[in-house]
Amino acid sequence: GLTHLPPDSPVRRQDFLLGVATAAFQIEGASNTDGRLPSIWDTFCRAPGKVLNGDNGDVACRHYEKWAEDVELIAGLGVDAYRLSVAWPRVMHADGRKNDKGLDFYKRLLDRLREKGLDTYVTLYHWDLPQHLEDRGGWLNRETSYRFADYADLLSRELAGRVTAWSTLNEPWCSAFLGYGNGHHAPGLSSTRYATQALHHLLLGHGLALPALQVNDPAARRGIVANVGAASPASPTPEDREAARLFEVQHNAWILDALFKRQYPDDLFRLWPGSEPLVLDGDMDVIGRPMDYLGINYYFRVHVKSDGAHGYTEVRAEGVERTQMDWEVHPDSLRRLLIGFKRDYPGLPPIYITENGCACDDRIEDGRVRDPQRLSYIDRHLSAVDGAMREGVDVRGYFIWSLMDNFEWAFGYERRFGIVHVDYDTQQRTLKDSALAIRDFLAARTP
Ligand code: PNW
Repeated sequence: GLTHLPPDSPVRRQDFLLGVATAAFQIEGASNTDGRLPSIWDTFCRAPGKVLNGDNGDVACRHYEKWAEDVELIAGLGVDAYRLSVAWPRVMHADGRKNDKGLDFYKRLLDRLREKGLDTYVTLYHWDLPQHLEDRGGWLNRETSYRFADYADLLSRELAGRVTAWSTLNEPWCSAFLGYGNGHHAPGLSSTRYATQALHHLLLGHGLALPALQVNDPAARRGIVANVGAASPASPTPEDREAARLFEVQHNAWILDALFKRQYPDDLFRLWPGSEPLVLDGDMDVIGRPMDYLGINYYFRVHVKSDGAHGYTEVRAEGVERTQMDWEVHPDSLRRLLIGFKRDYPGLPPIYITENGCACDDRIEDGRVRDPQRLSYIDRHLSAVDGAMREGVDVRGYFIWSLMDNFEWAFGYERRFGIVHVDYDTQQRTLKDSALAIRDFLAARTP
């Protein structure tokens, strides 16, 4: 069971939203069915050496076919909500016209989820940019921000009434830094100058999309999802403390200052000299448009030391718990970060933890999937959320990443984040022990 979470925690109440999350590219498969166009991840997967084992998203979890079974799975867990993303390349043709076959898939899916009483949290962009837009410069081209706003307009007109809450972007930091800054993700470019420009166009697209969502689907809430990082200094020296602060500027303030202070942090450009993006008059006001909620994704802490100049280097800490991703487990950092955001950003909207979870070495034993580390990880992070709420942070919900094992980006199918196991030979889904415990926990909540 969940033994860390205090018995009187608000997280145990039915009004605290608990859900599971996925993303289109990671589960759907059917990569050229019903007129779906190629995305930058289809291209990236085909470039040698970019994705572990040469894996790709062509089949994934076959969710495009098995969606009805998967809705039963979600409903059977007893969660309140499901967070999913729409594949932009499924719902729009290259000339901007809608693709009804792709749209119908999401209409059926959302209708069934709502019939089951589930709230629907829909992300517009979880990294699968249509390749034809990348061919025109992708997020380095300001035009892409306007194409994203067109997509948001079309999608919110088509899906109005079926969505509880929209999220424009998932983790723009990852899109910009991993995609354009270090090349670990699609489209695989590496320059900090590119990263800051891509991030600016991503956030501009976010801001441009907000009015369309409001007009087309006024009953739905609107937000964005930011991944946040935590750093501890490798030693207590002022230099290493400054390094840890800079890491958090680069991961958190870069995005959150833009959204909630309408400026990029000066420290970012001391860290990356000469990397200022081109910002036109009025852009920061578009980026800073108000939202109904902020989604936060949190996974791990790192240790850093000074690089001897104006930057930081990551160091590998010994004697700490790690996951299958080699990520350091540190729940209290989530509590600390949430309290810091409340302090640093007056007027911050309510927060949902839109992703948290862990990849583990699951043990399969006579039909059971044992994953004790995962349940413990979730339990301790829910306790950290409880701790932040006790300090006055307005957290309304928490989504487990992920519903089921899926395509883990550059790590392919080798890293498993699901609370449901997927056998990729048979496509059979099996509840792991963590899922069984969470199902029991959900059933025992207090009104
Ligand atoms: C997030 N990092 O990705 C994504 O939103 C999910 O699609 C993904 O499956 C999940 O977290 C687990 O990785 C991240 O290197 C990828 O800091 C990489 C990082 C953070 C988040």
